[in-house]
Amino acid sequence: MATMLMSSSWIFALLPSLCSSADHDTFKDCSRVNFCKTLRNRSAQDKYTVDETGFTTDAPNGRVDMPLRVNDSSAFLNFSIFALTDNRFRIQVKEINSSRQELDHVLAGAPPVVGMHRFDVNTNFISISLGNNLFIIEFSPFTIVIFSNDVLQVILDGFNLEDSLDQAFAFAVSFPQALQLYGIHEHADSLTLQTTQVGGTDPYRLRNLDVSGYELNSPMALYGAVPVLYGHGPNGTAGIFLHNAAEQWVEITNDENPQAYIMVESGLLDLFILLGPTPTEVVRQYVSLTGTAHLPQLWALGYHQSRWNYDSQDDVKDVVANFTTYNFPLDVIWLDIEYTDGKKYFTWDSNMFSDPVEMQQNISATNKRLVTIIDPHIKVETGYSVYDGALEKDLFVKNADGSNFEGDCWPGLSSYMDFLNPEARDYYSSFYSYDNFPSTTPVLAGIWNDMNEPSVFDNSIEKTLPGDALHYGGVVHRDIHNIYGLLHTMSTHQGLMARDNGTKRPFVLTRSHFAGTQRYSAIWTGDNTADWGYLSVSYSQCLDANLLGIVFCGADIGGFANDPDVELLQRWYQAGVWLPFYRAHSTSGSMRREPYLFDEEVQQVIRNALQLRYKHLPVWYTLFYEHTRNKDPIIRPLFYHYPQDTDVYRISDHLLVGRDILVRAVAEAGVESVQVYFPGGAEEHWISIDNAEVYDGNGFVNISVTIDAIPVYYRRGSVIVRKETVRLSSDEMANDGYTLYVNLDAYNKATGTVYLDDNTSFNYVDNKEYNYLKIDMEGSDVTLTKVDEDANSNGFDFVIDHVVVNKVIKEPENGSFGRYEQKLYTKDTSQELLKNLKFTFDEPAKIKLT
Ligand code: MIG
Repeated sequence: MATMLMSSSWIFALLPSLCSSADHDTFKDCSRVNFCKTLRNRSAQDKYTVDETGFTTDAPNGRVDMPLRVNDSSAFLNFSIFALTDNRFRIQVKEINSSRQELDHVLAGAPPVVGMHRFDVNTNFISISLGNNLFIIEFSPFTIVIFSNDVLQVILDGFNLEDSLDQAFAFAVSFPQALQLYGIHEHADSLTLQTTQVGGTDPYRLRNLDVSGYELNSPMALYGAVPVLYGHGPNGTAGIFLHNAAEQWVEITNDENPQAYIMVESGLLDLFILLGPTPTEVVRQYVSLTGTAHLPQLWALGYHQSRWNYDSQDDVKDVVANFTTYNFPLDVIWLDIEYTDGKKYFTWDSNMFSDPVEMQQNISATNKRLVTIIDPHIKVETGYSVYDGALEKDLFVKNADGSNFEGDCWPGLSSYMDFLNPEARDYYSSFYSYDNFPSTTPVLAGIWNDMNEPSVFDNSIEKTLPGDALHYGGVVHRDIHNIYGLLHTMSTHQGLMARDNGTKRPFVLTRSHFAGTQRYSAIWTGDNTADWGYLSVSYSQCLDANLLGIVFCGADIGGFANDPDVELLQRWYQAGVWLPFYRAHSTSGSMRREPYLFDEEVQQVIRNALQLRYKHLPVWYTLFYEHTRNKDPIIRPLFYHYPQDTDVYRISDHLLVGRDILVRAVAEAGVESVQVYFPGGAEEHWISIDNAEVYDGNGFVNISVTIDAIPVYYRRGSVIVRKETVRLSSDEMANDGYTLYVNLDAYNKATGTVYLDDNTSFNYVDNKEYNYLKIDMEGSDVTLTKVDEDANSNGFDFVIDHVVVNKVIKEPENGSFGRYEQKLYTKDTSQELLKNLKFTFDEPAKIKLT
């Protein structure tokens, strides 16, 4: 009897930590959110008519306005349309005397308007032609249809601005050419959006919330919201961006006309329409509205080691020392909340971290860096200077009655900085200075902003600020909820800029995010779980973020909650190599899992993964630079480069790093082979980086795997630039030369790019101080050409130590793979050319391989 009692109580004690499941009592479904429930059941209505007599047109300056009414009532809405550059339109619908909150801080600048020179008014509709696009507004019912190149691409209808629901509104968008819909980050779901319907799956929700133990294949809201939706099919890609930061729910229908019905709690209906017509163009059209990420410092692309928590300065030093002893590269060690004095941010726990300066010196002695967490809630405590100052200057979010909001969080009772207030952003940012954040040095190289949905420990308000809380200027929280985290990171970014006098590119990692977050911060996917499905979904989540402009994305390697088995941990390290942000992290109470703690064979697998990451640092750095120029994602789903191939539309466990590296995560336990999809048709070839095999782009092939590696391929015709000698941090590799992996195509040609600069500053923007080269191989000649003639590349010599030429010697055919042969040219074996090669030239430089 006694034994039975004991064992059952054990089970109960263990249950909460063993299962990961979101709290459905706290986090509401649509039926418990009044505006969602009402609008969803009403579904798309066509109730408005354009009042043709009331136009005001300023078509040459890109704007047309028209009143909308219901039946014969007098007009009460105004519809505006703006024609923008690059195949884009913007529409706004609002009450004639609108009191709706217009969103600020999200767009990177004023969207450029173009004149509408072909604008025709007909009896039942008006039409606007712009380039190859024809934009038609039908009067009754009010509907918008858009053709691109004579193909119907987008239909907008079902507009419904509800008086009875305060400011709630809804509308529908369909993409008649699309086969799949993508976007509306962030959900732990497949890359393609799934059908939702009354009685079935809830609509996808966009409301930034702290959902610990989040579930897979779920439309529940997570930490971030990016209200961008793309419809893609073989006949084109189009998209929308709803510039609105209130709560949203999105019903998805996947029939012949894939459709989204978007329900919004408040704020302005301010919608950008992006007409592609390719995935590359639609992404660029969106990203030029909200901006690009600046280059990260090089170290941020290395490996990061985190845990909740490294408990003391000795613990930190010990972990760093073990990375060295066991020969694992590492760039950054992270400190979670326990380093602070009682969760008062910008302070240190004086017992466990009695000498933070010495600890930072120790970290930097082996060329590594530190990142610490700083959350947005401020402990209510007189004498805590951050609190006192904010109280005095009146910088906290308020209750509806005007008193300061106070809620429970890590420190106990807390108030929340009102980051909408520019003075609050300035004030908070000033605490990052070396003077105000005691015992910090430049070794504290970046900041982690967590809990910024914001999280409040009160289940009755879905663990966040109540909708009627008040911000600067009398703005109600509900109207801007989803940008709270964005504003937090703006302030942090500003603080790091000021701290280093603008000489260093800030590194910020944030959990809550919105459209435009890429300008300030990297993201990670929050509290995932040590389970295979979460390894898999990390590819979907970060691919989605990349399509929506937030390129610097990663997931906790190994899973945050629970303990991974060693197979899962190894597979996660291998998959994580190919996501832009590469950090291991784990929850408090989980088993320690630093890589040196495992058996030698396991260590070797993880070491190989880390080394593979460091060998490709030049690839990552070049792609991040190219993102600043062309707005392209760093990692890409297959359909991005193979938009015609309908078989790839739903694949999300593969990704392309740039254009030229194909990766297939192994997210299945105990497998000896996996299905790899090779895209591109018979002309495209994929060269294995682990053996001599070459595949043509004819679809799925069963590929054997061992625990040693996951399938990775270089595209034939590419030049991949690597650093072959891996050292213990990116700093230590900074002066090493490069190795070219030349993957000759059928005509003995290959091409690639490489980018070099000081790895740290904004001189690449301010003074064009960089070396950006195009590399062309033809026969045995390698030609290097400076892309921007006026760039100053002094000091950024491109030094080639080795050239590895991969040449196909047996073409793949009849469904069987081919083979390639590898030839290595080194400084020692290969004459004049490779001896001391430095390319800073103004003339294209040539080298001949013999
Ligand atoms: O509610 O700071 O997602 O990475 O370790 C937990 C402690 C608060 C949540 C973050 C997680 C971090 C943890 N934080």
